[in-house]
Amino acid sequence: MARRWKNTLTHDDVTPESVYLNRRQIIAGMAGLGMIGGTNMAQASTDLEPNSWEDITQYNNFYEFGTRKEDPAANAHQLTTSPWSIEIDGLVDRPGTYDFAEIMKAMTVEERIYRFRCVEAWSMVIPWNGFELKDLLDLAGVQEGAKYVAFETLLRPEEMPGVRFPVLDWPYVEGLRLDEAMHPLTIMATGIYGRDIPKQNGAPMRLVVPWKYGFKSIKSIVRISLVEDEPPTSWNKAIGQEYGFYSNVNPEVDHPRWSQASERRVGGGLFARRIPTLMFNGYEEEVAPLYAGMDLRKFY
Ligand SMILES: Nc1nc2c(c(=O)[nH]1)N[C@H]1C(S)=C(S)[C@@H](COP(=O)(O)O)O[C@H]1N2
Ligand SMILES: [Mo]
Repeated sequence: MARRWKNTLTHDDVTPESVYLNRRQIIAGMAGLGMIGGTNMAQASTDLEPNSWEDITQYNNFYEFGTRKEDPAANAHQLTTSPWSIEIDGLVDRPGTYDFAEIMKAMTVEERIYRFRCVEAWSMVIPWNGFELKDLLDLAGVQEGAKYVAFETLLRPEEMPGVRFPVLDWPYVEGLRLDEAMHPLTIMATGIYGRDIPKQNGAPMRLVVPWKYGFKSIKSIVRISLVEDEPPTSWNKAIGQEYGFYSNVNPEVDHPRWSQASERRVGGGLFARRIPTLMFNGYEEEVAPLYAGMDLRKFY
């Protein structure tokens, strides 16, 4: 409880990184005084240097705003994110429309620095703010019989220039097995560097599943359904031989068109180089038990 902190910093006159570094020094000081615990955070976070605000917000995938990496930053300002509500339905005790502002009041926002690995073999390290997906699912009350969680992105053509093109079958949909969704590493991100999450990154709320390829982290969510059967996912529907339901980061299972054994950290400048990709993106200790006994070549 005490390890958590609210996302309240809004200094416009300093860079997000400097606000953030300052914030981290304060937190480090508190930890030194024994004011915060941090078992969960220590487990989740990484000591790797986070990418810059620029890298994280200017190099994106959000096909509703175009397929080029710079399109989301150029076009996502058109998206209206307030008011925002999400429908939680299916096998839950309290189905209904949940207002985003109300959800935020009920949730405890914390910071997690996660590795992020896109299937295209680039990666970043991102300081997210958000809450555990489990806390939101508990709010709705998951019923016995629910085995999967299905997610859906907003589809609003007048604000999303990219959906004119049938690159994907809109709306963007994704899914997780219930135990993956309830895992403490799975979060709903609502901020980056202590600021509200930018629209190109999936405002006001997007999923982050750090041991899976980036496309599982569905943005700007408007619907969450608890279901019995494995739900369809956008990339699997589009190119099923290349994108499976699980999509766990796995250096031993290559994408049919390229190796997944190494990755390029975005923004490294002079130090940019390919680095070996880690099993489950470095979260093997935490998540390998979820897949015990499964053939990860078959369930890719
Ligand atoms: N709705 C929606 N969610 C999406 C995507 C998308 O096109 N639409 N792209 C996915 C892919 S392929 C990646 S790599 C990540 C990129 O997240 P980022 O831009 O915040 O780095 O978002 C994922 N979530
Ligand atoms: Mo991706």
